[in-house]
Amino acid sequence: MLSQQFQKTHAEIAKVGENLLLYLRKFRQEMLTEGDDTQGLENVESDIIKALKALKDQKYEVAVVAPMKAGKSTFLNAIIGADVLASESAACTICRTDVQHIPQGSTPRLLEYKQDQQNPSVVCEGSATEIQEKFLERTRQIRDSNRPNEKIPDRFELMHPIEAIGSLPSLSGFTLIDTPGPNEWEPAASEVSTLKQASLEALRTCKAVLFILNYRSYKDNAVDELFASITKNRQELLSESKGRIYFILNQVDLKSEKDPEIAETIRQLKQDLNRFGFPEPIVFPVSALQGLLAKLIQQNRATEKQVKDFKKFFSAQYSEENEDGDMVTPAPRKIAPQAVKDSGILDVQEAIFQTIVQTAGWNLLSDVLSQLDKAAKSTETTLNVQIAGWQMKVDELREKVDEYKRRRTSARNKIDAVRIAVSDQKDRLMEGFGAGVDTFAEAAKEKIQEQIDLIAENRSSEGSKRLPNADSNYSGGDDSLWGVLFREGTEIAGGFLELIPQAGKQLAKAFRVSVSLLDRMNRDGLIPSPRREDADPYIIQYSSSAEGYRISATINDYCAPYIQSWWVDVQDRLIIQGEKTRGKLVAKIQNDIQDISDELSQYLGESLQAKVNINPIQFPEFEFQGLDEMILKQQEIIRRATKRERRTESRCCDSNRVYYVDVEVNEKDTVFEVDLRATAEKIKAKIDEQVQRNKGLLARVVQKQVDADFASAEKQISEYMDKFQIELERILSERDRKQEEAPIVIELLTGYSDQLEEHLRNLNETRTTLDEWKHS
Ligand SMILES: Nc1nc2c(ncn2[C@@H]2O[C@H](COP(=O)(O)OP(=O)(O)O)[C@@H](O)[C@H]2O)c(=O)[nH]1
Ligand SMILES: [Mg+2]
Repeated sequence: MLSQQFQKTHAEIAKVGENLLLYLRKFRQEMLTEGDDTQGLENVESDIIKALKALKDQKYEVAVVAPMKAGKSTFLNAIIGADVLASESAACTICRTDVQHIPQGSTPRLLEYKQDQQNPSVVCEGSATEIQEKFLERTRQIRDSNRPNEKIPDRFELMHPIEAIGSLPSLSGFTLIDTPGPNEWEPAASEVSTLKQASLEALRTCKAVLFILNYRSYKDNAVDELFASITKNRQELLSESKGRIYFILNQVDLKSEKDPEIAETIRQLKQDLNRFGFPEPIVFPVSALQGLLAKLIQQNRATEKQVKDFKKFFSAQYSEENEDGDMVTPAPRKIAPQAVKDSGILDVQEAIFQTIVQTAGWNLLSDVLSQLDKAAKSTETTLNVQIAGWQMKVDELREKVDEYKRRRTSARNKIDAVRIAVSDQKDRLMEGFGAGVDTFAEAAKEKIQEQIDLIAENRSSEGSKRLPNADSNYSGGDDSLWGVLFREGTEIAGGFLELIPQAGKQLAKAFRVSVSLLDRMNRDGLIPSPRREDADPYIIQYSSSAEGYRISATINDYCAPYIQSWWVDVQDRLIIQGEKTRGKLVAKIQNDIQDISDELSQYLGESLQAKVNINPIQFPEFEFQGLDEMILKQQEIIRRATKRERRTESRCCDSNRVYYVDVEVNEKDTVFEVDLRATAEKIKAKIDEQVQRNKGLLARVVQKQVDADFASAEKQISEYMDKFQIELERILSERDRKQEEAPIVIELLTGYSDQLEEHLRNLNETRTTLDEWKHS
């Protein structure tokens, strides 16, 4: 229902905007023939065009995450309404895949965005079936290559009509994001971090996030681990986002007689989710397979096999007894509409649309409307000032123009003062960021040292070589570290610093300790001598390369996932913190520049005895791309630049090597030694290096954004100020030339002023509708 309302208001705003644009163009055209170049209105026109474009282009990204095999592809297909994503074990999602809606009837396309390449390549163009085949083929190709990690694209983009959007053109920017799930070639240890990273990123950047759970195994450890790791220390965020997180309990058709009722299962699941820290979790029972098959049958696009499957699995529930007492099952196409409803898919769709429309959708309409209103009011002011300029005595006007010039210069100085104040405040906030991230780094380093100490202790106690179990610590369930950091650290000097999204894959390797010498020895089959009992426990001596390798591997297996998980948490907090900082700075810019602008408006209004509207300094959401996006772009620039540099350095051709830490293995009288202290120092140095690099990265990104925000405010006030000066001076010179035309000009302007009234009224009415709807 709400989405229909959205559709209506969306269309209304587009119409009001277009009419305003037509009016403005006509006015400018006419003034042009009068010899006025209407320079000041050119910007107003381009602002309207920008707002209308945003209204059309807005993206609504909805992420779908599955902590385990849960029928994610089938679910996505059911929403899309086509069998386009392959459902088979070999076809796991290897990288983010955006399913972007295109109008019904357009040819679907699959694009691949490769690392280091700006433009995507077309993998396939054609029917859903053809795309499914080619997609599967390409996935296998990447997965089966020798070094799959290097071939993984940044993302795929599938452009395909999404059935449910067909009737809602205002939501044509709807995009489903298929996030990578656990897969076979990555070591189990990094899976939680990959999922965790994808989930946190989705929570930061998407309008809604759907977690798909499997009815048969939603109590799986993988689910617990993921939920534990993303909810830890994020209570505030989770309660802010509770309306846009959904849990889909899929495959409920698999419930058997002896299973508890679905309602009971859901009650239990909600309790569990609540314990994890999801406040008032929203759960939908769904049968994605039933939904998909029924939708296909309804559209007459099901294959024979699909119809057969539908009959086999889902038809029986719709059979009825006839007068002879036989059970009669109606034909699939007869029961398909009911089966679609019963599948739960429509309820999920409706809920997602409601959420989108009420939050991001409403904000967009409101922002666009504000921009249009600003444009109309600005035009109204221009007309009023011109009329006043023509009516006033020439000498008086000349005086006012001189005074206005002085005021404008003083306003310029005030703007410069704001610029400096904003920059100071930004520096203070960034210092706080820096201190915050250093605290994180110290804690992580301490943790590494602790583990190294533990190894040493183990080695010194009666030859016991039991090493700490890597798995017990990495899964984000590491209370001691996060407890300390986030209970004490949440508000260090106003905030934290930043980090790298999407670095998960590299990070697993980032802290891997290279054992190149050990490798070589291993291959060479060197026979090691026994370990000396009196040795320093931090010096691991071994005579067998296999033993040495095992020790190094243990260090790696502990450090890599631990640091990876740590990093993902840090970056999440820092990006959120970065956006909050940006928000504070924007508020300051807006407030201070608005004051300067209002002072001028007031002066002009009083001195010209005309109605001069204030010029609202605005930062519409649609102009802010988000720090995640900016960081990605910045990284891409860095990646290109370093790649160019490296071409000359042949040993660096393998980009992962830049992260490797070389563990020194010293050969001493036929005994080989690894110094744990030195190894720990090297790992710590890597943490420091990583932190430093990323501090710089976020600092640059925040700087860029704040510069852009300030520039936007400055542009808004400058255009406003300049416009009057130009107008008034022009009127002065025209009156010197053709004073006798004054009545004609005034009449013309008054006519346009009257016409504008109607546009302003329409804008007002639309605002009322929009506000009422928000509160309904
Ligand atoms: N019975 C039943 N099977 C389903 C449902 N959804 C998916 N499946 C089956 O579960 C298997 C895995 O589904 P798929 O979508 O590939 O899962 P993914 O790996 O999470 O993408 C396939 O054989 C699907 O047909 C459902 O709602 N009910
Ligand atoms: Mg799948």
